[in-house]
Amino acid sequence: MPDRDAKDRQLDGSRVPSDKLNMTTDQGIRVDDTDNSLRAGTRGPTIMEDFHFREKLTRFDHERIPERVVHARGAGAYGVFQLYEPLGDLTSAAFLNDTSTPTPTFVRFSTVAGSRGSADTVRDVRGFATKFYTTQGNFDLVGNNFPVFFIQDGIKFPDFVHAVKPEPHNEIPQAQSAHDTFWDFVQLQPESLHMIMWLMSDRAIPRSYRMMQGFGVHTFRLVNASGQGTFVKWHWRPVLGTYSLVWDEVLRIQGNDPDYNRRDLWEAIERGAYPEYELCVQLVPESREHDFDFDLLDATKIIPEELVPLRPIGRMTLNRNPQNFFAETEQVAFHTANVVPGIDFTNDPLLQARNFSYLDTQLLRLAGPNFPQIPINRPINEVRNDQRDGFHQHLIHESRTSYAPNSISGGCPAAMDGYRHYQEKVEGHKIRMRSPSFEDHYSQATLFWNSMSNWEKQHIVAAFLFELGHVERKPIKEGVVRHLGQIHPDLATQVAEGLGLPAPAMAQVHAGTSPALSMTDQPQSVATRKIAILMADGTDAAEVTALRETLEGRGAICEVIAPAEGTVGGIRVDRQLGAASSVLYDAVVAADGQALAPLGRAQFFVKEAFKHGKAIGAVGTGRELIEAARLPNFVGVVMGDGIAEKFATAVAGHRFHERDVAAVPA
Ligand code: HDD
Repeated sequence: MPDRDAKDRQLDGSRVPSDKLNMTTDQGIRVDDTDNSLRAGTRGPTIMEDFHFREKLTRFDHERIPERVVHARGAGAYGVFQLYEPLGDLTSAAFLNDTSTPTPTFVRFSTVAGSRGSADTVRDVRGFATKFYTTQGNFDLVGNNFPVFFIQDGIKFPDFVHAVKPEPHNEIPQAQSAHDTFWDFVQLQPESLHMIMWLMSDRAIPRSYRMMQGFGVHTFRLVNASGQGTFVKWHWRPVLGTYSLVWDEVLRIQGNDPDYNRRDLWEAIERGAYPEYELCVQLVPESREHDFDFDLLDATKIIPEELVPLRPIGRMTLNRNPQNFFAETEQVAFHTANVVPGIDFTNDPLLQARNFSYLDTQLLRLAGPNFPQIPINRPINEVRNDQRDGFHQHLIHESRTSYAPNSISGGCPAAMDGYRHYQEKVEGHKIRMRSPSFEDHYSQATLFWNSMSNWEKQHIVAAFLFELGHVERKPIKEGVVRHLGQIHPDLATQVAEGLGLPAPAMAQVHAGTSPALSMTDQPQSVATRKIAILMADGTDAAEVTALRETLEGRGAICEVIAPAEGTVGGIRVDRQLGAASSVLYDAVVAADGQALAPLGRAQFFVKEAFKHGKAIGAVGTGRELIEAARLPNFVGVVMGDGIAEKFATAVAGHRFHERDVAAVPA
């Protein structure tokens, strides 16, 4: 159990222990029977005076609150943020100057488009929202796992969300972008194209919340004690590296385990394999604001890391699961305008709109203005102001005054030494117009494409073909393909060909790459990787035990799968073959061939893992199962006794994307 931080201790006051007390009503009256309603005679009508019956049903009827209009499906965790070194030259924020006490955090990861009950592994952006409970109040970093966004101006947010959500006439499809209204929006709103490149890449199907980056997206501002500002972009970098699933696998995980990412986060924390992320900043002095060929205020643009390198400033460790999903993960309320002294906004029109929208939506979702009093939302420092009353007021304000200035309460609470807004000079005409510096919608989409490795490019093309293959209206497909012609001829030609459309007019493409955008070069480790070991009665247990020791010794999780539950060779079976699927594992070891080779399900298990690029191992008679699976090649297949080291290296590499799987029917 990690050390208890200030937020954890504060929550004690709200926790209801699961002790063995007797049942009461909400009014504290002891209940003597909760299984039979009060009735007139054993076969007679229910009697209204049964207050327990009425209260129980009423409370049940009112259990649901509106789900978030976007990011409805999420999973949360508590953590701590440890700063590496004081940043006083950049910001006066206390938590960015104090290396002695870690700052408590709560993170909520989410998908965007789907409803609360939708599957985790859909093609979508992932939310990465962090609440820092600092000594100066809450700072919320409400980010995503992509560094850019679909639109430049928040006034387009309702249009974008309406387009991606299920279509209004039949509420189909759920949690998918593969439909007409979404792509209609894209073809008419080319500012979305850079984000679309990210969405069509494997970044949109992360292997785990523990293995994805986070971005604040907008350019924010740090302000030091002398009032000097510096532009900042926030980045979270996962210590385990950034890894993704593959599309075919995703489709199968949705049925096998719709809670795949949520479960993965929960189980990792329960096991003590705490997810870690480094917080990095890209810093741009105000004097360099106009030095780039894009606008820092345009949220559809990145600052390539090659232009402005990332500076790591601290590390967040997620070390505690919530105790009650509704109370904590559902009721947490993030807001981009929750900033502390030393952190400020810029005039990014998307950010400005968000600064309105989040408070507004919480007022509805959490039923009134007192939601900051909900335990998960409370800052750890004292809250003192003249705001009063409203639905669900939980505090008893003793003061006889609720106005300022006052003399009766000695002028308290007094407004002093607080948050000071950055004194940016602004002037201009009131106009509804984008800056010309926001006009280029293609260059960074091209930069993204140029920076991908071959397999990443193939996956992007395949994603466009899947998505547009679900679009019914030909003019919409044509419209999208026309834009792709402005991004790169290779991309446009392949997508047009697959859709049976003529190649569009091609633009002169811009040169340039940003290697940091590719997922090819990641830290490699077997830690927390899930490995299926296929066994049966008669398997050589000694060989399996040796392999397991090496893998588990490095933090991997091995699960034994066999035709029946119980034990095989003295080893406990974790899952029966009929209830297991290769898509829930990172790698597979065939440890038996005699009983398993004739089984179609076992062959499929291996073949499917192969199709998805996973490392495959074989020990003992497992080779016979590999042969029965009739793999077209042996790239990433490690066979023979004593394979532990070689196999561990293969698993740590995540996937063999170079493996030719075109002919594998799985
Ligand atoms: Fe948003 C939720 C991230 C643009 C309006 N957003 C929400 C959440 C995340 C983001 C992570 C879920 C928070 C949670 O877990 O409770 N949103 C982003 C990012 C954006 C972005 C990174 C672009 C850079 N959002 C955006 C715009 C608007 C909104 C432009 C409106 C003008 N977002 C909302 C919202 C939500 C929300 C409607 C729904 C539930 C909530 O706020 O609490 O207000």
